[in-house]
Amino acid sequence: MARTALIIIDMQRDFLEPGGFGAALGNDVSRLVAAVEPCRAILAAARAAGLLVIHTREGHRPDLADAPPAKVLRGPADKRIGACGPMGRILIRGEAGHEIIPALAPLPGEPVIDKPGKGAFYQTDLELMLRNRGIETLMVTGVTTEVCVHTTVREANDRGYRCLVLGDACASYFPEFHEVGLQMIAAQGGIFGWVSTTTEVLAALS
Ligand code: TIU
Repeated sequence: MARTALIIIDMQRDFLEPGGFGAALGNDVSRLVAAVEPCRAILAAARAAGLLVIHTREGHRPDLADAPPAKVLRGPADKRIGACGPMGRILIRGEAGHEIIPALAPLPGEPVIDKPGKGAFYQTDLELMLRNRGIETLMVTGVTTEVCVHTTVREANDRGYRCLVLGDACASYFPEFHEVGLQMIAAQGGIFGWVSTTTEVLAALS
């Protein structure tokens, strides 16, 4: 367990709360709320077991210098990254919507990775941090299953990390994508990793 870390992907107000970026795009954010309690439970257990806990947030600098135009220039102008939404500028660091939801707020000392992409390894110091701590296995939770969770697991797999995805602690705006996303991870003998449940992992940690 000393070589295992919990990584909680993008449980941000912009994705989970009404009035955020996810909702502005027309998504049913209530689907993501299902992952909050499982994330809270595994977070508490990981802290109690002394595991390294890492939080990630997707977002950009206020001047958008780290936001590729191809990512920004999508959809209507009032719903783009950097536009003003009800919880501040959409996906901009420092804005209310960019914060992690209060139920899963990081504790002092828990690394928060601010990432400009979908994957948590791209243009971040995550890999260096994991290597310095001797981490070999990642327990992965968060949102959304087929976007930032999947991208991070694929990046981690190529870098040699074992990934255990806690299916009930992940969620998607699209239930079918969630289901098939989990199947894609575990297919072919674990092509990208393995899939478990919070209940099973809590039992193993206790
Ligand atoms: N964190 C994450 O998954 N970012 C997204 O943009 N996800 C969507 O599903 N849109």
